[in-house]
Amino acid sequence: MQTTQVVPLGDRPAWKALGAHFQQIRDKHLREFFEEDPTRGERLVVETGGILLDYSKNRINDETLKLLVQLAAESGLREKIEAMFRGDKINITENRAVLHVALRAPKSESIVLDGEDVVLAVHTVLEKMSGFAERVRSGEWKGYTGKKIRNVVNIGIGGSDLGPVMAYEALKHYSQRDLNFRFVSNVDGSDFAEAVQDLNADETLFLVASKTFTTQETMTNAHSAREWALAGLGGDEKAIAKHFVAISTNAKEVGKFGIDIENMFGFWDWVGGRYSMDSAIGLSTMVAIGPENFRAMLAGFHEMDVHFRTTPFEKNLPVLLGLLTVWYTDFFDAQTVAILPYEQYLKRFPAYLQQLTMESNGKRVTLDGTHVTTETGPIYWGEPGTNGQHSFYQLIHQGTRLIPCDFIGFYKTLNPLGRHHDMLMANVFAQAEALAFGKTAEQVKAEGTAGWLVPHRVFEGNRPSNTILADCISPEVLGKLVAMYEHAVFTQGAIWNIDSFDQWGVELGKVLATRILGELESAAESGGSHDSSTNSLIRKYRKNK
Ligand code: G6Q
Repeated sequence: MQTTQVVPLGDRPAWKALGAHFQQIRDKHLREFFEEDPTRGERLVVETGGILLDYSKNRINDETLKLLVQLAAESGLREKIEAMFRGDKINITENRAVLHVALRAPKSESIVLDGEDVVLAVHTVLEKMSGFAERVRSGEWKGYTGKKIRNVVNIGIGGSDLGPVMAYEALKHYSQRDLNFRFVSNVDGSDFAEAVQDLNADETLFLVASKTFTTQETMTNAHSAREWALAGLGGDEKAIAKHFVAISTNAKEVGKFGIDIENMFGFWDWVGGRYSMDSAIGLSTMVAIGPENFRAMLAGFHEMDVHFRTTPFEKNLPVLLGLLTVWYTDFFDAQTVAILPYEQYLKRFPAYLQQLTMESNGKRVTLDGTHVTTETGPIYWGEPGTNGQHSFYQLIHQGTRLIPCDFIGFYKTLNPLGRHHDMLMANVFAQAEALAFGKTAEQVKAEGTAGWLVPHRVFEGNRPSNTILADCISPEVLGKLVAMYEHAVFTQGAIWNIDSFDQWGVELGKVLATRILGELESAAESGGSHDSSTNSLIRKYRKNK
């Protein structure tokens, strides 16, 4: 077990200093911060590879930043970053390396893990994926009856679904439009039924994406897909090879399913599910946008990796993002972070980040197994703007909770249409401004508002946000944005000294349902081996199903 030894969080000098410092500035208003330093909006900004982070509308001053950066150093962040990039087995509870950074390392680099150059292995799979993607895109890959493939259905769940769906939606503009893409994840049969209801089996290709190839939902959907395809193709088992490919680390199970190993795209146990959209799990993305665009996305990821690894913490975009989250979570008791992309193509980005952040840092023990002494991973949530403005923003503006927000906007749109983009971006800037500065009772009165109405129309302000800007949504920019959040999550995990790369809570869910399924399906009435509530619910279901 190789881990960086650090002193407990509460004993780190910077942590103690932050506690005292928090008492001094906890009530200070962003209005005052900006009045004291008119250059703040230009100073508290970092930019790398065209991604700009304006973090000036946060409840911090130079002292806060100094202490947060010191905390990162005292938490061994630098050493932990190196350990990850080197391939140390930092996922200690699964005894695994954490090398998603190798998935986007250029061919010229080499990372040796257990005697194997994993970068070489990555590029071998990328080549195989590219050849396959080209054949499907060009129409060279034919279905069993000789027809071109028109529909690509990705079957996967969790990390084998959320990244592919998010990336497909984000990069739809770059996709080959004569191919239809569908994503099936839920074991609820309606998901599969709706995904294929208007498709013909002879033009449909299934990508079965599962690291383990044993996940109940995915295997159930894959078997239903197999039956559906065989029914539509005359029942010849040989048809399977033309209509199913697998993305997995488990060749044995893939073979058992009947998929030709030639049509399997591999990855490795050092790629966590939620960190896998840039591995073979991204095959649907590559078929959609083409190998060249996929490589541009990988280059974007890599550029952010290099920035994270080499830039001093005070100028390091993911480190700053991560530290600010620790600041609000542990000192201001903020429970959530809102992700607010002002870009319709990023409509699945908040859902994607929910898994990345909450599965990674939803942990309550440190690496040495002792209970943490602070709150850890906050709840991430969000919706694209401006839609969210017409629903939940009310609570962010005038509710009782502190909700730090990440606004994500772009200088350019891929679909210029009259004044739409200026209007969209005016809303980003206006929301961040209103949240920070609010509207005082004096301002409300000066507008002629009746006295009794004034409290209702006052906005306290002092609600923090980051504004993240980039040129326009593109494969490269998407890679940078995802890597930025991956490394912000890493930074938080390093401060809390937790294992951000296991997911025992998810594993539990995989086991629990199996036992009850037997009771739901068996002919004999269950003896009632559960608590009275579960027993009674099972009885009700059996009676009414
Ligand atoms: C991700 C999680 C989880 C996983 C799914 C699917 O980090 O481990 O979301 O991706 O449970 O697992 P398989 O890819 O093995 O089917």
